[in-house]
Amino acid sequence: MFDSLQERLGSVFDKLKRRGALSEADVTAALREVRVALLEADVALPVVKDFVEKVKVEAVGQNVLKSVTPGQMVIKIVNDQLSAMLGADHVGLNLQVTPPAVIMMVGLQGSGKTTSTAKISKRLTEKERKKVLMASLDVRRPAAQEQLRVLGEQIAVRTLNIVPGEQPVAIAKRAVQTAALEGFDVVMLDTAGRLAIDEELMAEVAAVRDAAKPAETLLVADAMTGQDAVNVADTFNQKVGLTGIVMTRMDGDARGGATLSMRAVTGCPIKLMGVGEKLDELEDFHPSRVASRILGMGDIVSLVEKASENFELEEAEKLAAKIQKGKFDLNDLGSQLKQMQKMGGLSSLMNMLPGMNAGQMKKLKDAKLDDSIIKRQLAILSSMTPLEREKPEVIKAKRRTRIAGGSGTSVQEVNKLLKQHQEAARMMKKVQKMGKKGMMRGGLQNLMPPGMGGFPK
Ligand SMILES: Nc1nc2c(ncn2[C@@H]2O[C@H](COP(=O)(O)OP(=O)(O)OP(=O)(O)O)[C@@H](O)[C@H]2O)c(=O)[nH]1
Ligand SMILES: [Mg+2]
Repeated sequence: MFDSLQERLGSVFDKLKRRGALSEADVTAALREVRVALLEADVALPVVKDFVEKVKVEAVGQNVLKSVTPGQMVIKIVNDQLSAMLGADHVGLNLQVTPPAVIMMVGLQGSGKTTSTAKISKRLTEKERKKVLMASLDVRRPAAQEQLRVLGEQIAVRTLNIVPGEQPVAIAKRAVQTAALEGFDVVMLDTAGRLAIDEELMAEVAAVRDAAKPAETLLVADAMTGQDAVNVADTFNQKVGLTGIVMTRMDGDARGGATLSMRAVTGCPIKLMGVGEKLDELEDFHPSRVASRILGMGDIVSLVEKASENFELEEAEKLAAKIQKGKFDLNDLGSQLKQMQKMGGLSSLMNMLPGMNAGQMKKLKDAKLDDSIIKRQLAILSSMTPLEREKPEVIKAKRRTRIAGGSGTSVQEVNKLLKQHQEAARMMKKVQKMGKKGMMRGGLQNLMPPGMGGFPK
């Protein structure tokens, strides 16, 4: 997410941080670089101007230059302004209407409407226990209705039966009627996309809106498409009225311009973001967390949330019990590594970790550090005997050579893993008194392979 912008801003801030005192000229120069970085990321010019101006005013107002850590202060101000630009607080879906609540999905062709329709439906069904009915109003693209039906089967969400030849407004009406009769809480309307905005499309969407009276009209926009996406959003908002935006393909290495300008230009909140093709790859859009990620400050809140979703309670309890006894052996390390693998591995966690500067990030990327490290470490662990895993202290030189051979790794890698385990065990003792969450956090940090840069402890 926002890789190149993150790198650019990171190097600007690394320079600032390294200096003790800052002159006004230093700050001005840094802001000039921030401005260029944002423009290169394809953020709309008026938005960039406004942003830089606000940061400047804040920096002067807060007496940054006289503070003890001026560099950090500037970064904090940029962070706050970035977050404000993205919308400050998270805005969720508003379904507080007499049911059924209708959610209409609109947007250009291929932006991810149908996928997002299924993702939102899955989430409302599973997390909020809503009864959801999905209907496809896409009568133009052959098989579009069939596509939604198949997705519905995958996620066990009902789709409105398909009546060949029926037109969008009629389908919308039938969907709402069916939902009202059969006690559905939510109706998802997936509309047809177009290559570019045209009057006919707008008229059709407006007619559906008038017939279905949606509680939410969500524009689905592809984060990879730059400023065009913002213009599209603006037009949709003026002609149809939007209540929110779903940014898709946030998993790609988009420059970020569309996402960053969206709120400022349209005034519409980004409510959700798609972070992959899979149907559970949908996240709430939290402006402050996204801002922190862009600035490489890490997104610990999301990380912990992700961890607690994936870290099975039973495993956590087993581990907690062991730690209570002051024990953390290599079996435990193995089970933590497996949990990490489940969470999407290192690459997906990377962006959320704080304390990495631009240089470290780049080095990691260049080194193509990927989840194969976890795989290799698990291979090392499985080449050990049960005794070795329980009592790592018995693993002397000879055994290390055997383990390296057995796992297809090197003695050096085995040594690293053992050292990592020692550090984790030491840390585990320290956090013994903290709650489960604290334990996990401490544990996770210690699981990072050695040489990946220091994480704050
Ligand atoms: N990587 C990634 N791919 C996505 C995401 N959302 C959707 N896609 C992919 O984008 C492609 C198009 O998605 P659709 O949901 O069919 O798009 P659409 O807007 O319904 O397209 P039309 O109905 O033809 O206008 C599919 O291959 C999806 O898997 C996302 O968040 N990340
Ligand atoms: Mg579609």
